[in-house]
Amino acid sequence: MALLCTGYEPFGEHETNPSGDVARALDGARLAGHDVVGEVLPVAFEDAGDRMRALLDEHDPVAVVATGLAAGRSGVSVERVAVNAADAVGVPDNAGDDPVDERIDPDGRDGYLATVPVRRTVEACLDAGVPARLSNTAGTHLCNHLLYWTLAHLDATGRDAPAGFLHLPATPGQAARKAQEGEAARGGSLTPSLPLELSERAVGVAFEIALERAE
Ligand code: PCA
Repeated sequence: MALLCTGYEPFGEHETNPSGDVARALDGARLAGHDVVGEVLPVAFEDAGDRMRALLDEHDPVAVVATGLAAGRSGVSVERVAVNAADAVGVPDNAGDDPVDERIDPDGRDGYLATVPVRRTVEACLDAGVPARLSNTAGTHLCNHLLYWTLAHLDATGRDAPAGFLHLPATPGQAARKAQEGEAARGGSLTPSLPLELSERAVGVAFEIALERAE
C-alpha cells in the first residue's frame, strides 16, 4: 500500500517550487513501512483534479499528503479545510487560466475538512524541530482546489485514506533570489524561508501521524 505525496511545478514569479522538489525527493522512498509515490503536478486548474483522481484510482494510497508553495508564510502550514471556491487572485495558472470567484464544483459541497489529524500533525512537526502551524485557509488558488478534489474523490469512492495538505514556505535560495530583485540591500523586506530538508521532514511527520489514524 503506497503513500501518495504530490507537489507542483514552478508557477507565477517562482522559478522553482519546493513542493515539487519534496515530492521528487520522496518518490520511491520508504516511510513507516510503505513505499512513497511522489508526483509533481502541473499548475493548471483544468488538469489538477483529473490528475489527482487518476493517482488515487491507480495507487489506492493508504494516506495522501499533498503539498504546495505558500511564499510569504514563515513555517509549514497544515491545512484544515478546502473550500468550494476558485480565484487565482491575479496569479494565472501555467495554462493562463485566471478564475475569478468561481465554484470548483457547482454541484459539490461548500467545503471538506482534511482527514489527517491536523492538530496532532502540527504538534509532531514542532516536536521534530520543524516550525509549523495549523492554517484555517489554503487560499483559493490551486492548492485549495487540489485538496478539495482529493477529499471529494476519496469521499465519492468510499475510501477512508486520510488526506491532507501542507503549504511549504519558500526555500532560503528562493528568498535570497527575491531579495536580490528587491530592496534588501537597502533595508527592504525579506521573504521568510525554510530549508527544503525541513519541509521534507514535515511531510514524513505528516505521513506518520496520518498512519496512526489509518491503522
Ligand atoms: N502553490 C499554489 C498553487 C501551486 C503552489 O505550489 C497555491 O498555494 O495554491
